[in-house]
Amino acid sequence: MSNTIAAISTAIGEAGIGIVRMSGKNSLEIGKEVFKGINDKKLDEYENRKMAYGHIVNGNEVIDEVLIAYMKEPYTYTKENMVEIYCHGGIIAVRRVLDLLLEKGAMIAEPGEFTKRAFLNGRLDLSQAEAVIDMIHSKTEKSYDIGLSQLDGSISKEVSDLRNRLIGIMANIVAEIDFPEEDIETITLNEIANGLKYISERIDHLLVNSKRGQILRDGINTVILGRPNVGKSSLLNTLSKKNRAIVTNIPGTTRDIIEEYINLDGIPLKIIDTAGIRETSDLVEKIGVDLARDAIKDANLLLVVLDNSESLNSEDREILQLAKDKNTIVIVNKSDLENKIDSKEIEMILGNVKTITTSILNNDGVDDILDTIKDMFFGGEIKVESDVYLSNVRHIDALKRTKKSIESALLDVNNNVPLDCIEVDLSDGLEYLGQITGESIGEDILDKIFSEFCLGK
Ligand SMILES: Nc1nc2c(ncn2[C@@H]2O[C@H](COP(=O)(O)OP(=O)(O)OP(=O)(O)O)[C@@H](O)[C@H]2O)c(=O)[nH]1
Ligand SMILES: [Mg+2]
Repeated sequence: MSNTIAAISTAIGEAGIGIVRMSGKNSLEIGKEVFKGINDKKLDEYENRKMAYGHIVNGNEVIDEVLIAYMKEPYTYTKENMVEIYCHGGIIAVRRVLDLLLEKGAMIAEPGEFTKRAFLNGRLDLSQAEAVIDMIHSKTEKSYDIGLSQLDGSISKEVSDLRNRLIGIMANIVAEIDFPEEDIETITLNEIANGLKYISERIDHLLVNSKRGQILRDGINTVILGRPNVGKSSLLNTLSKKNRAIVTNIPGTTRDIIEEYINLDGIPLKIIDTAGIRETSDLVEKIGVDLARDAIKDANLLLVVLDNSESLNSEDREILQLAKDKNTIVIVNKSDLENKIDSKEIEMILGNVKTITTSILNNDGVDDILDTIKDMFFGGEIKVESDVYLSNVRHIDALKRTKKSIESALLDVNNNVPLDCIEVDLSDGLEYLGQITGESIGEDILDKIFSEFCLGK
């Protein structure tokens, strides 16, 4: 971290301005060398954190007309000296300015390196740094809000509270192990059990919430299934309001997986259209059918489409079987045609499943599908700010491990197992909790996390 890094922080493309930034010990020195203000004023003659107007120069050559600001450590994003240069947008100006900084001794920053420094210098914990990635990547308002609340420390506060409680319990256990004869006030087994139970319940609550959190962040993975020609691609097109998939009256039209995102009240709904499932000797279609079956595995929601104008056949039945024990909505389509489906037959396979009748051709019933999805996943409105939503798989996984350790310790307490055995589980739990905020984390994992960032962040 001793070197000074620089990168273009704005997206590369035609735009009004582009920002190049620099962080590290020599930022100000390099800034002084390349910036010339009005009347040859040097960068450090301007006030800290104030914008200055002038030119980026390489000796006598003018590179660009810019605004610039330097910010002295430690009150910066990275807690290091930083310089930000606001030059003209487009690909040439920012590139020229960056090249000059590199020529004067800055190193090109790795993706996420500014934020990594912010983490290593203690300005953000790891959960907050990861929230920054999520915010940059988020596609809807709700996923952005979750990132924002995590950046504000919603996870950090929760984890630090759980850690403190755990450390408190452990300190008492260690005292008891180390000084068994001394007459110090130690907690009873009962108190240990109660403390651990509280932690375990709190974790349960976080894990329940995390299901929502993950959906808010990654969206609802929705797969449209059905035999050929029932109207799957028509459904995708209607929901996404695009002519995304080819629709014809020839069974077997769709052969590939087609994906679209729609925004359902701020929640990303990823919709996957698949090939109609049937036995087929056509090689390409067969591969499509296999992909359709595969897509079921990662789905949060299945939309099984049936054709109302034909009675259920063995293919329909097989597809309904695939939807057993899954979050499913059955869509009985083509209601503009004569009804030949007996809903009892659907019930026989899927029980009390949500069924919606539609005529996609006439745009009938499509809104019901969206309302049903909202109800199914959120049962009304979602308020991100009023609770903690973990959304990152890494955090959720660490929390699940913490929970296992705590449960195992609780079992030991109830079985009167010696205190030092309990202590081992608890320190495992502490370690897992620390992985969320980064207190206990390996270099390799850190590298992997920050490599997912964009350049210049
Ligand atoms: N009458 C009627 N026809 C519809 C309706 N929805 C779709 N269709 C027609 O049904 C035919 C098949 O529609 P697609 O959307 O291509 O069906 P699919 O399920 O994607 O078919 P494959 O890709 O072959 O599996 C087309 O001719 C559509 O215009 C509807 O509600 N009513
Ligand atoms: Mg299709």
